[in-house]
Amino acid sequence: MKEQLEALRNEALAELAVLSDAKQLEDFRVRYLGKKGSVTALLRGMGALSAEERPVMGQLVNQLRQELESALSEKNTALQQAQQEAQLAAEKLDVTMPGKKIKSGGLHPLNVVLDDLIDIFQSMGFDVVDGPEVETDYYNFQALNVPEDHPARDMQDTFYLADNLLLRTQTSAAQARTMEERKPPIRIICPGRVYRADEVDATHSPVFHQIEGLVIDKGITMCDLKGVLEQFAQEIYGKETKVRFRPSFFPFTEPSVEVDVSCSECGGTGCRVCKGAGWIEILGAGMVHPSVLRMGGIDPEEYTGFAFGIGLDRLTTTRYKISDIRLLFENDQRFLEQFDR
Ligand code: 2NL
Repeated sequence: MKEQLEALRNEALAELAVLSDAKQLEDFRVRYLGKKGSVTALLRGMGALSAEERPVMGQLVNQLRQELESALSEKNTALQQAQQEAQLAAEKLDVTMPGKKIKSGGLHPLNVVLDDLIDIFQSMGFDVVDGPEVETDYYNFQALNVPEDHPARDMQDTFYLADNLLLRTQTSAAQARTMEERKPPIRIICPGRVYRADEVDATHSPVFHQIEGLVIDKGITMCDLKGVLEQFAQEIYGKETKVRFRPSFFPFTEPSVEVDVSCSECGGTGCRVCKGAGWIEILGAGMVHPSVLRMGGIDPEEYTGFAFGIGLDRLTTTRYKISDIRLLFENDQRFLEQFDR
């Protein structure tokens, strides 16, 4: 029986040495040390031994049992350690490796400038309003006092979609709607796309962008217009910028003005940028025509207002020294990437 025991020990230890996972270890435990295991079977077989032999053998079997149990437990610990080491090695992160740059989009230059303008006007209490790009003849022309025979109404200048439906030629259409919807005081800006059937060249595109402003309240005068535009010009071009009004004409304002700012390049002495004039035209404006107020449901005897229209595209091309307006609409990545921020 001693030889049997010795053979079992050798077999078990040899087997244990090559086991490689937790499931195999559990199988091993059941096979040798479980209720029906080989070591347990040895203990059972001791009934056949003499009274002198029994305690001696019992001790040997128990010794074997303890030996196998501690070998199993050691193996188990070793396996777990090996497994953890393998996992750590697999998950190792080299923090000294160079990072992979993630390509992210940026703002279109028009939106960079637009965001600046919105910030400036919002800080002066203006709301941002938008409206449909497909407009009716009424809101685009009639409500703005543009007469039937005005050249802007010609098919050559305006994209008509149907008899009374067109692509808006100015964002004033959205302002005409706002006059009907709100009561004064009104202080809004309307940025957006507008359309004209222009010949395309470096400074003309059939789709371009405007930001128009409208202020209506009791006692609004040309001084308010000048104050707001001066503040705007100084925030865009710098504190020392001056503003100058020249008489002009628009059907929807009376009086109407064209507004120049002192050239930010030369400070007004004349240079290449301002073509020697010292001034650069940036927008058109005026006091809202009484007929326009009346059509918007506002009594011109009680209220007055001013309005202005800024061309966003030209503001953007001059700020970034972009030579051709068409670049703003082609979405060439090589162009757009230069404005990522
Ligand atoms: C320009 C001129 C202008 C307006 C737009 C306006 C709007 C309403 C009433 C009266 Cl609802 N006027 N808008 C007024 C004057 C000039 O735009 O040259 N824009 C680029």
